[in-house]
Amino acid sequence: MRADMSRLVRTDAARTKPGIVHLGLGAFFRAFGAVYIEDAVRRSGGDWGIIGVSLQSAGTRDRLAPQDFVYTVVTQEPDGGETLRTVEILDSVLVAPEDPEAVLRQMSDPAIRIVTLTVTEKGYCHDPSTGSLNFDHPDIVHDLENPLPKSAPGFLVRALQRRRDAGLPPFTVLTCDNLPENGRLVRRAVLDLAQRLDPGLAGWIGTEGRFPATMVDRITPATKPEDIDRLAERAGYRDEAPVLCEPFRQWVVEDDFVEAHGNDARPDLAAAGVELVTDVTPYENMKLRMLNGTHSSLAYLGYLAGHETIAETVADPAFASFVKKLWRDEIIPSFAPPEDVDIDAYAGALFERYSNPSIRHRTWQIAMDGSQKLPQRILGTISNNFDAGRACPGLVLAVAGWMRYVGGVDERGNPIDVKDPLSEQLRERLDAADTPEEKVASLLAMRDIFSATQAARLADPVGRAYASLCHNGARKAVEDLT
Ligand code: CS2
Repeated sequence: MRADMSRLVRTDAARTKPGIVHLGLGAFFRAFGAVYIEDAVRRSGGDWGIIGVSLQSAGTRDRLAPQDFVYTVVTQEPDGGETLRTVEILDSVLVAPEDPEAVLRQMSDPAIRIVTLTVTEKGYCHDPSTGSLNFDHPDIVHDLENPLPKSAPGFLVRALQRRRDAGLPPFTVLTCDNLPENGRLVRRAVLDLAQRLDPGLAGWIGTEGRFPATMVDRITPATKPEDIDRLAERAGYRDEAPVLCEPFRQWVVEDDFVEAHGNDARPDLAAAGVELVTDVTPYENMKLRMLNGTHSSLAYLGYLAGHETIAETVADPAFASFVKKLWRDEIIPSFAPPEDVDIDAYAGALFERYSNPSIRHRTWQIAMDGSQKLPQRILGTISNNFDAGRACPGLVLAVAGWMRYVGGVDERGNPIDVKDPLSEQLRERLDAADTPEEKVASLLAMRDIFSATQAARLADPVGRAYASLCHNGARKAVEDLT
């Protein structure tokens, strides 16, 4: 760092007054929701500043606080060009474990009308195969016994309780995580928890609360130290917390916000390019299956084949044919796309997005938390194919790839740093089984990931695919398929 290099500074002295609390302040929301909300405020005004909350660590707050919570969004073009934009809509950041009371105070402030969330799949503390709240989750056990919560559902419920007690309307809960029917899922988690704590509260939330579903899309690779240095060179200021992303973005939101807030129920999202619809489900299905389903497939198999990023993976002709085959033969036939979308063009555009060489999106990053991602990204698609009597060898190979990956040793015998809330259990099961068939059977028996029907139908095909990965390696297995 050059000693004379200036820090990033806020230009908006008045700063937008807060109207939103955001739970789970990662790079994705800063490159996505915050940008849309800032655009909406620029075009149509409104007090929609954002108070960010980190539910785990203080890192983001510590990097942002010295620059007054202003940061740069770096959009990376395929030709290597970069567009810089500074975002000032973030008002401040709280770190929940340091001061959960401060978080609840903010969430129950009358000025707050929306709580947005990007807490990742595992942050809802639900059982991925059924969608109901997991009452054995340690954070939920904690939140049932303590008024100062740890989990996202816990913060939502306790803050809504304070608002009801104070005679205030609830806030709208706007989830921005890649989960099917994400609005319904978070509503269920909140109601399940509230029901145990205070059934009257559950009734009030059930009637007054609003949980619109959303489809969110922007590829946002993790920021690396060299990105920070490169930006400093280019911009002439030092930003310790920039976020990188692709040019593409799409946000589809169900227009169902808490009515009691009247005209102040939400920012003018349409002015910022958000698509407001009555039913997000077809968009969500399309995005989760077409994008996230192939992302995860490429991540496990690409990683095993030695590819570091998605762009590198799809630059390998075997994987390029593989992903196109997945879309054409296994994913597109499995669901009904939104009426206004040309699904082949959508697949073509996805391939272009994956191929953007400026986006260094690591296969390892996407491979994280597979136990929480597989059901909605891949397993539902496989079930629909099986129901229709269609084989889907590519997606089956992806499931087998995940099983190889969570075994923790790559094809060259090197350890894999497996990040997953169930990583220990997965590893133990694999280590305890002797043969490839037993390993596959032992993972398929995990009912929080696979339903009994899925497990029964997958045993043979995944067993064969797993054996082929062990014998031939991922690249050859992928090539053989296409
Ligand atoms: C990715 C997503 O990390 C992952 O699992 O599949 O974050 C993906 O980049 C976004 O959903 C794109 O919108």
